Amino acid sequence: MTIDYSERIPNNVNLADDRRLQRALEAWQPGFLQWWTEMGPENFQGCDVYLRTATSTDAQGWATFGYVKMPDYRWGIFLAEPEPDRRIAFGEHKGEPVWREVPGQHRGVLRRLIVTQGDTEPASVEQQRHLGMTCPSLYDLRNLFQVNVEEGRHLWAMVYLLHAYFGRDGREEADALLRRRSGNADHPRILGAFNEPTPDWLSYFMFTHFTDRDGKYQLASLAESGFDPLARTCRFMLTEEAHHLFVGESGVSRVISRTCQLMKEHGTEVVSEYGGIDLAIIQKYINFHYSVSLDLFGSELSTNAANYFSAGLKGRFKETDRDDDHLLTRSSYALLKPADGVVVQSEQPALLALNETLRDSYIADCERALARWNKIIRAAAIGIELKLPHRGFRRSIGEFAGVSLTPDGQVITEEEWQRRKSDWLPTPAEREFVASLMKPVTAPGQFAGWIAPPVRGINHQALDFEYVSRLPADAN
Ligand code: BYC
Repeated sequence: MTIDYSERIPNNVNLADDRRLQRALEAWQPGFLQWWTEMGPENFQGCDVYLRTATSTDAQGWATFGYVKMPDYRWGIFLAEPEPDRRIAFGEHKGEPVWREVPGQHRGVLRRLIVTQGDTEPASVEQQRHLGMTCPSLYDLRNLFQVNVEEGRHLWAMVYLLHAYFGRDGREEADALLRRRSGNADHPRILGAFNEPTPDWLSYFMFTHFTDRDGKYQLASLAESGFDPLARTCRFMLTEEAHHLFVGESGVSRVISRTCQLMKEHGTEVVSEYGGIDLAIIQKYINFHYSVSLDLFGSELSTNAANYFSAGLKGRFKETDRDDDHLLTRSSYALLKPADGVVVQSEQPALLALNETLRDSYIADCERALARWNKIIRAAAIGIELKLPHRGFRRSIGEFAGVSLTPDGQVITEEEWQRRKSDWLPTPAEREFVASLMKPVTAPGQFAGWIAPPVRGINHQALDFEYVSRLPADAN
């Protein structure tokens, strides 16, 4: 399905046929652009950025590349193709045709899910807005901006649903999405991780690896929804999301590669004096970002999650590939939780444990990526292994909240936690050190000394391609 770019809001939802909706969205558009100007990438709005723009929603060849000034990016509304005769795959309505309209009894819950999802998108742009000034290369700068404009488009995706299906309440929620601000004491973003700063590029790569990956799993669960417009929106968002995850995983890989190279060259684990980031610091950043991202899945036992599932609103990861009754009313789940100073297994109704089931899928994915990072270290014949901390480490939401655990899952006292936490999490001095490495590198083909160049460029371009041009004078 190709996208009509002659319209003010590019779309593949026949917006021109619904004048009321079109007018409502056109009235929201200036507020969005104002938000982008105020809260989008600082200092780079006048640059030409080599960006991809969606031109169709086919899985193959859906994007074109070209220089765009970010405020001129064509944010639009793109839904994946409808599946003929699609049926609800789980819960009480299993087997019924999917809904093309919001089922009245689930209106509030559905709106809330859409708002929570929508809120994360502008939040991440706000969190990353200062990073451009310290980019390690033009290649990375371009990738940052690609992620940012697409998060802006993901906001459009949710705002479209709010406007098209939730009447006045939806319009109010869409306005509120532009009013909240990441980290603002009075109007914070909804979920915890989206109020944390992203102060440096190592944090950014960790964020796009671990936190965007939560996005992948949440979007995949919503892509199973019985509310078909939500499912189709999320399916197309996942196509874009794949690049964001690539930016995160390959970014961390390149930092690790460079560190290993410096370790070999200088015969030491402490490469910080040679302008690299020690594996020990990378491990601490992993511990931090992984644990914050685990919290995003919500409590292990959640009646909200059970209700979303039974109502057919939010499924499991790859719901239709699963070989069970898709009702879960008689299944159980072996939940890990702290009790009397140890972590125990406890049988719980599977329906209540759906957040944990999704977290399991996420953890398995993170383990696979970690194995790829460790392969780089092994290939350099270095005997250090990076690890993911225990799922209960430094959690603020759910069964482990308020319980102190070591990264390998031993329950410890609060006192011991206070004494040892600097062994496991980045210290202010380490964060300062990482910040001190963040000097901009903007000559085409050049890369900062703490990160290896990527294996290849974007869209078959060379590494010394000018991915961003007309830089502001103070960025050189
Ligand atoms: N922080 O039953 P519970 C992405 C609240 S990322 C603060 O445990 P539930 C992206 C919860 O709202 C993906 N509050 O949780 C990534 C509830 O509040 P109420 C975003 C939290 O409802 C990078 C209470 O605690 N998408 O796309 O089962 C860049 C108890 O709730 C947190 C979604 O999240 C937290 N971490 O599940 C850009 C999908 N966790 O009712 C983008 C939509 C829980 O007491 N959201 N609470 O006021 C959902 O599916 C669910 O809302 C959650 C929570 C999975 C988040």
